[in-house]
This record gives sequence, structure tokens and C-alpha cells, in this order.
Amino acid sequence: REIVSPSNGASSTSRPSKDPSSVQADVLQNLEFVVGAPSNKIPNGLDAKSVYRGVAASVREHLIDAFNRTQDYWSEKDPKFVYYLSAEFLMGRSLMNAVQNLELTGTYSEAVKQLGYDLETLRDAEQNAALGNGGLGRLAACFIDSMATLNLPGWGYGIRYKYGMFKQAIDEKGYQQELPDIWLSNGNPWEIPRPDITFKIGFYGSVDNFKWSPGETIIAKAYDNPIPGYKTATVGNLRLWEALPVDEFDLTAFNEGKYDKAVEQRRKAEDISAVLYPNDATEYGKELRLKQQFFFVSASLQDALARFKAKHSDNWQLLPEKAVFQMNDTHPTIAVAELMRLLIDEQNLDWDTAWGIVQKTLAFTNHTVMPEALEKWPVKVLGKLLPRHLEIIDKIDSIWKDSLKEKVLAQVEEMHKKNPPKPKAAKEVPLAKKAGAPAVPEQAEEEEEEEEEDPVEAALNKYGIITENPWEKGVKLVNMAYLAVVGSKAVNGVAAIHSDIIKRTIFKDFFELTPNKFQNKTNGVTPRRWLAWCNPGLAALITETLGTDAWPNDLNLLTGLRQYADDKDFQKKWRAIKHENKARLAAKIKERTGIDLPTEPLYDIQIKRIHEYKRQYLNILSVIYRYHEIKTASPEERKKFVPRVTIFGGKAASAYYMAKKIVRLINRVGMVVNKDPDVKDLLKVVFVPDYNVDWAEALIPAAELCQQISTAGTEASGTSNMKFQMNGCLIIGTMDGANIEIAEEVGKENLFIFGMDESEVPAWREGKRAEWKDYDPRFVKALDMIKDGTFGDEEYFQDLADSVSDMSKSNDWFLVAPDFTDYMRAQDDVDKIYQDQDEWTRRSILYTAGSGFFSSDRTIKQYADEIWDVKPVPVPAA
Ligand code: CJB
Repeated sequence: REIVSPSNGASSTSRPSKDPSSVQADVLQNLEFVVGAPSNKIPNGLDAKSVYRGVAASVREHLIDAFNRTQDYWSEKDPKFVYYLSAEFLMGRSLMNAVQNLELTGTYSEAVKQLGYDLETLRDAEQNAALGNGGLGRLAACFIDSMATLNLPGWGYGIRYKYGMFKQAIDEKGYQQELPDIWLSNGNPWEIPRPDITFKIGFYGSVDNFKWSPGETIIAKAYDNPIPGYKTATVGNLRLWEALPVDEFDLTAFNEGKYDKAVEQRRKAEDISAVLYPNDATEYGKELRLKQQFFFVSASLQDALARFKAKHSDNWQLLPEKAVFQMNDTHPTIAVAELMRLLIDEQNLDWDTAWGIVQKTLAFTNHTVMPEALEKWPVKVLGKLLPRHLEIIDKIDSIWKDSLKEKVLAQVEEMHKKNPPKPKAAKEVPLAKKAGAPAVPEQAEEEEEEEEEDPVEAALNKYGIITENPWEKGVKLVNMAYLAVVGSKAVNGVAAIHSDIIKRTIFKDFFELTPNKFQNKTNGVTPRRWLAWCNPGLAALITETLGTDAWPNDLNLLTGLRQYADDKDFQKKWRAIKHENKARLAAKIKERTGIDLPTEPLYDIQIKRIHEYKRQYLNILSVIYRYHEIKTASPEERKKFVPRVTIFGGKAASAYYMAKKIVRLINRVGMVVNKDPDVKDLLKVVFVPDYNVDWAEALIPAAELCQQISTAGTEASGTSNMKFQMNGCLIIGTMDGANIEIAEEVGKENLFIFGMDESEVPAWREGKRAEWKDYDPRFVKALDMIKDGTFGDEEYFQDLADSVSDMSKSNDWFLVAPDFTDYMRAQDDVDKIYQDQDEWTRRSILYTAGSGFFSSDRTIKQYADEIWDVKPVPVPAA
């Protein structure tokens, strides 16, 4: 594999240094004048939340200063910009990340200490910005971190949701409860409201002679969130939009005493940026969701075009040299139609010119092949909300299909040559067609139509952006992924296997037409947040061992650790750090859940959204069997068990029936196992409630084994696998997503790989399963324990058990049963290797050493070079 070195070339800080006493004075000032704390209470009579706000306000000053310099410099240089359009940005907390990226950790720690606080405590006073569901949203956050670090002129664009990802509580029965995430309740010191930057966004209404008169108009207001790069003076921007009414208040209604009506417009507008839809990789299909998507896309495009126009007036041909918009999954793909509309209707370009520009300015990333995540909007819904856009999409669709006619015709003729169509039998003229006969019964006409379907039309339909819903006759859908593919200059998947699968499956016909459009960009994660900042012990050891602190900007330097993999002294230090991290995690778990955890066992962690395809179920079934084995073991046999702490974390979409059952099952198993005196310290099962970025930062450094066990072919990439790898955590997993590339970097023999691979899955689903009766007796036992009430609620869990064992009711689509045996074999290997701590540690070191490729700096550099054509513009140090 060719490794690109993404280093930004900086070897030391490009930031002004600060001394603790001036920072201290600054914090005190901010406590008084920004937080408004009474002076007699400063600094020692305040709660952590207030002090946090004072410290954050002080850090913000540094950010804003560098932010303004960056943005001014970029504006003056006028380079090409990338705009990352994403409905989700899962940022997590900002205080420590900002302090660390600004290289002010020592200064702030000292200053805060002198005031009688410690930075760690203040850190916990910050709310998590959870404006995303899972992998896709966190990826966007890692990407903007890398863009800033690599000095790439670019902004993220998204929605400033008032309520982020719901808070998850687990009730006493183990059931998931969803509570609102009121993340702005303590203010948000990291944003800069821009009341002067607003755009009008239209909805509904009618189109007359290509002119759209919206029936409803709202305002998008900008909030800028400075994104500090590391070891650079660059501070990038995440611009989020808030929806507001055009008129605050309906005065007439107010004066008439209709108070509710007076504020109705405000509420309706504000609804648009109110909540993040909590569905991960599942389509929602609600009009409000499309409204959200159009809202932020339109505001972002209008904003970027206004900036372009201010510099280049009407020279629109230049747009592709100055701007590129990356569409993060299907959520922002209405951009294809909106950019067309803005160019044609607002800037008066002709269709062909506009379309040429669009196809050079947009790019599209696909993140999943799960059919339920590929958004398709009913024509009715889209046409009502965005009538002009439907018209444009319709025209794109016809021109596109027309352009394929010749090709398709040739294909059909070729096919007919090989396979001549059977001559049609002469048909008797139906009664209904005879003169004077009564009207044709509908049924007869339909049959006739089907028979006479033009083969060219039929072949063209597979390319159709607007097609009939196969499940609902007469209902037409707009396939947003197809619209994006046709309207983009590049389409990419997010790991090698995934990019390959999309070419063979969901975009096969498109790939055959334009193979060069399709690319791979294997995901990555920022090594700052996910190694350097979250695992300070390991970071210090790495710096000391490599003799340089340059690795967070040039992660391939980690290969220098390989030579120490067998070094016993080094292994000892490595293990001690892991042990410290486990102890820290155990303390956090104790504080949050009351569960006491020993720190000697193997820490085995699965954290991700709860999904059938991610197979938390497979994991918990193996845990159940382990529990059974421990309980029935003789005293002699007990000694052979490798003690384990199994930890789960993740949220289930509120309407996802099976996922919620899985959450409950894991919790019920934990409740039974953790208090069973027969088990003692051999097994603990923990479900961490409200898993989020903050939890991940504590869990990942402490993990020794992580579960990446999706059904092969379903997990596009996975990104937690990369974070765990960086932190020296071994992987038990399938040959799926980026696991495959991790295995290439680390050596497949060092992972615990099991299960079917992607090529075997279709045959299994299509037929083999039907003949299969070889249920592993351990699998049967684990299911029996669920069904016999060992964990209570047996009726509630019945259909969960059936879903993988009763083929008359369900079909085990995600292959839990057939993969179980090999999974157990891999688990046995885990236990065996863990008993050899030197070998385990050797592997652990090799994981970290081989993680350089998975820095998001590498990913972003590839996007910049191979799709965006955006060049670094480093900002001169102040
Ligand atoms: N993904 O998080 C989401 N949400 C979606 O709606 C679709 C996909 C995930 O994106 C990650 C980033 O590319 C992938 O690593 C992950 O496999 C995929 O499920």
C-alpha cells in the first residue's frame, strides 16, 4: 500500500505563547464580565459549570483571534474551497480539544490550578455537542479537524440542532428510555452567532413558467464554530444554520388577542432546526426531514455562491475552480437540484451551462448499502415542498435517460441477437376493444400494458432517478442516491471493500457507464482526539520512544514502534499504561452505574449504534453461553477461565423494535450475571448508559479487545475499529469494512478473524440457509436460557430468540446462527492468547504501530488531491 505522508510540515508551534499568569487574569476577567459572576465569589465561590464558562470564554479569545486571521488570509488569497455538506457533525466536547490543539494545555492547567480548580473537573462540566447519530457524524467531525490541521481552505456546513442526539437512560427493567438532549442549556461558548449572515429559504408554493413563488419563507441564520488545527496557525470553520421566522411576530393577530397565532410562524420555522432525527442508517421519509435537508443545503449554497460572486461577479464558469461541495451521504443531495436552481433561476444561466458547472462542483460519498438508508422521496412529498426542484429533477432525469437511449438500444439489440424474443401469439381482440363495447375493465388494460412494455424503456428505467415504487403501484419516488451520482464529478465509498461493493450492487449500472467517476476513500479518524488527547499515558510513551512529538501530524511515524514489539521492558511499560486506563474507566463506570469492576480481567468492548447488522446479539449470546459454562464448571475447571469484563454501549433508534430488545437483553444479562455469586470476578457484563463521544474517549484507551463483528458486506467501514487499533486494542471481527485494511496493516494473523466473508453471504441468504439445521448446541443452549426466563421477560424476548432460530418466522438475515460456531472458536483463541501476556502485548504494539494509515489526515489528503483539487494555504504565524 502506498502511504501518503500527510504531514502539514510544521515541526513546532505556530501559535503565540502565553504565560499562566496572563491566562489567569484573562479567566478572571471573563468570569466577571462574560459569565457575570459576582466579584465576591470569584474565584472560589463558584460551581464548576460557571468556572468552565469563564475558562471556555478565555480559550475562545485565542480561537477567534486565529480564526479571523485564517479567514481573512484565505479570503485575500482566494484559493479553491471545499464545503463539506453534512446533516450531522458529532463534535463531542470542545474545551480540552481546543486547549490541546492550541498547545495551551500546560498554561491553562497551571492557571486553573492557581485559581483552585483542575482542568479535568472543568472538562466534565461541558455538555457534549451530539449533533450526529454515529459513525457518519463523527467522521465529519474528524474530517474538519484534519482539514484545519492540513491548512486546507474549507468549511463544514450543517444544522445547529437545538436538541441533539437523545439522552439514553436505562430503567430498572433494563429498558431504554429516551430523554431530550438540552445541550445548549449552559450556553455554547464555542460558537459565534452571525445575526448579519442570513438567507431566505422558500418552501411550498407554485411554479409558473419556471418561476417559483414559495408559499412559505423562513430565515437561515449562521453560527460559526472555529475548528483549530494542530501545530498550525489555521483555524477552520464549521458553519451551522438555525431556522428563524421572517417575521418574529404577527402583530395583527396579537392585537386581536390571538396570542397563539401571533407566534405560530416562529414555532413553525424553529421546528426545522429543532431536532436531530435519531435514526442511524434508516430512512425516515418525513416531510420535516426533507425540509431540514433543503434548509441547510440551500443556505450553504447561497452563502458560498454569494462569497464567490463578491469576488468573481458573474464569471460562473470559474465556480468549479473555486468551490467544491462534498455531499456526506444522501442527506444533502437535494444540492444537485438547488445548485441548478440557483444558477438558472437566480443567476440566469442556461440549462447546459449550469449543468456543466454542477457536474464539476459536486461530489458524493456513499456510507452504506443498507437499502433502508438510501433515501427515496415520494414525488408527491418532494413536489409539494419543493415544486421547482421537482421540475428540475424531472428534467435532469429525462435528459439523462435520453442521453442513454442509443446505448441502451444497442444493448437491447445485442441481447435480442443472442436471445431472440419469442414471437407474440396473435391475440383475440378483447371484447372491450370491439366497437360499441362497454368501457375497458381496468384489469384487462393493465395486463395489456405490462405485456407491451417497450424493452428500451424497461432497460432505461434502471437508470431512472424518478421511478415507480416497486412496493406500491403508481407511487413514484425520487432516488436521491441516483440523483447524486448523475450530478457529481466523483462518487466514493468509505473503505476498499465497500467501494467495491457499491460498484457491483447499488450503482452497478452507473459504474458501467462512468467507471472513472467511482473512487474509494477509506475512512480515517483524527489521531489528536483519538490517541494523543484521550490516551495521554500512551502518547507520552510513544513520544519518548520515537524521540519526537511529530507523530500526531504524521501518523506513519508510528511504524517506528514495530521494532519494540518484542522488547520485554517496553511491553511492560505498554501494559502498565493500559492498566491505568482500565482503572480510570472502572472508576468512571462505578460513578455512573454503581458497578464495581476488577481491573485484572480482559476488557472486551463493543460500542456502536445498536443494529441487527452490527450483531451485538451475537456477542451477548456468546456471553450468555460463557455464563452458563462458568456456572456449571467444577472448581478445577473454573481455574481455566480467563476473567472478562464485557462492556456494551450504544443507542437504539427509538422506533427500532429489535434493537430495543437487544438493549434490554444485554441489560438483563448484566443484572443477573453481575450479582451471581457463582461467577464472582470471572465475568461482568456492563451496559454503559448514554454512550457518546465522551464515553468513547474513556472506553477506547482502556479496551483490550473490541468487537467489530458485523455480517460481512454490511458495515461500510466502521471507524471505532480504527480508534481502538490506534490505542493498541485487539480486534475480534469479520472480514468486513475497514477491518480488512486493518488486517493488511497489522497482519491478519494478529486479529481474531471469524465468520463468512462477503462472497459467501448471498448464497447463504438465497438458498443454503433453507437446508441448514446444524445449530451449534452452545447456540441452542444460550437461546434456551433466554427463553426459559433465566434473565426474566421470556415472553418479551421470544421474538428476538425466534429471529435467529425459527425460519418460519424470520430468516436470520444477518447470519447470527451460522457465524456463531466460528465466533466461539475465535473467542477461544482470544482467551488462549490473553493468557500469554507477552504475545498479547506484542500484538497490541503492532496494532498501534500499524495505525498510521487510518489517520483522517491521510483520508483528507486523498480527498483533497483526488476529488477536490484543493491545495493547502498555510496561514502565516502571528
Ligand atoms: N453510517 O453512521 C452512519 N449513518 C448512516 O446513515 C450511514 C452510514 C456509517 O458511516 C460511517 C462513516 O463512513 C461508516 O464507518 C459506517 O460503516 C457506516 O455505518
